[in-house]
Amino acid sequence: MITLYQFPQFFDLPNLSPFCVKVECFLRMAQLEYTVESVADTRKAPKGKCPYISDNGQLLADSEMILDYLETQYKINLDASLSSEQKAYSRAIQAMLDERFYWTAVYSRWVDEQTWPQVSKLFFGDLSFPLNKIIPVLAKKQIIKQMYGHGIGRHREDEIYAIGQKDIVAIANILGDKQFIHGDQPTRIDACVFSYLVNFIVPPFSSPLKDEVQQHSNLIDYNQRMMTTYFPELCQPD
Ligand SMILES: N[C@@H](CCC(=O)N[C@@H](CS)C(=O)NCC(=O)O)C(=O)O
Repeated sequence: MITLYQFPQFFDLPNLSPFCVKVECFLRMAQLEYTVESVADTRKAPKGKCPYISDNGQLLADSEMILDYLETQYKINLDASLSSEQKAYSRAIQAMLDERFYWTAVYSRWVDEQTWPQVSKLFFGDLSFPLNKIIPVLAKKQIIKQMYGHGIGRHREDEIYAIGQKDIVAIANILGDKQFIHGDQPTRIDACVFSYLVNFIVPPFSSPLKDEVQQHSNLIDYNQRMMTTYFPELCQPD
C-alpha cells in the first residue's frame, strides 16, 4: 500500500504545497490506492521536504522522482498518446513551474508583507508562547535564505511578481481553449499545472499572482475541471 506523506490540509484545497498536490493528483489520475499521513515537521523526511511516499517498505522523496517510480512500479503511462515533442513541452513546463515559478509563489506567501501575517497565523498560530514568536521568524529567515541562494531572492518585489505573472500568461496561452494541456485528455503535466493554479485560486491570500490567474477564464475553468474530476469532495455545491 502506498502512503503519501504531506502537510496538513487547509481550506478546500488538496494541499498548500504544490508538490504535494501534484503527487496526490497523479495518484488519483492513475487510480492508485493510497493513504495519507500528515507531516508537520519535515526534519525526518528522507530529503527534508514534503511530499514523500512509502511503498513496499521503500521511502521515496521528490514529486518528480515519485511520479517516475509510480509509472515504473505500477505500469502507469498517462502520456501514452503524446509525441516526443509533446513530452518535451511537458518537461519544459514542469521545469518552469517547479524550478522558478514556485519561488515567486513562495515569495507571495512568506515575504510579501500583505500576506505573511495571514500565512504566519495559519502555520504557526497554534504554537504556544514564546514559540509562536520565535518559530515564524526563524522559518521566514530560512525561506529568505533559500530564495537568495536560488537567485530569485535577489530581485525586487515588482521584478519577482513580473516573472510570476509572465509564467502565468505563458500557461494560459499554452492551455488556450483546450480542455487539458495536451488536448482532450489529461496527462501527467496536468497534475503539475493544476497544483499551482489551485494554490492561487482557493486560498484567501491576495497577491498580484492570484490577480493574474483570475484574469484568465481558461485557467479558472481548467482548475474547476481538474477539481471536479479528481478532488470532488473539495468542491463546494452550487
Ligand atoms: N523538488 C521537491 C520540492 C519539494 C519542496 O520544496 N517541498 C517544500 C514544500 S512546498 C518543503 O517541504 N519545504 C520544507 C523545507 O524546505 O523545510 C519536490 O518536487 O517534491
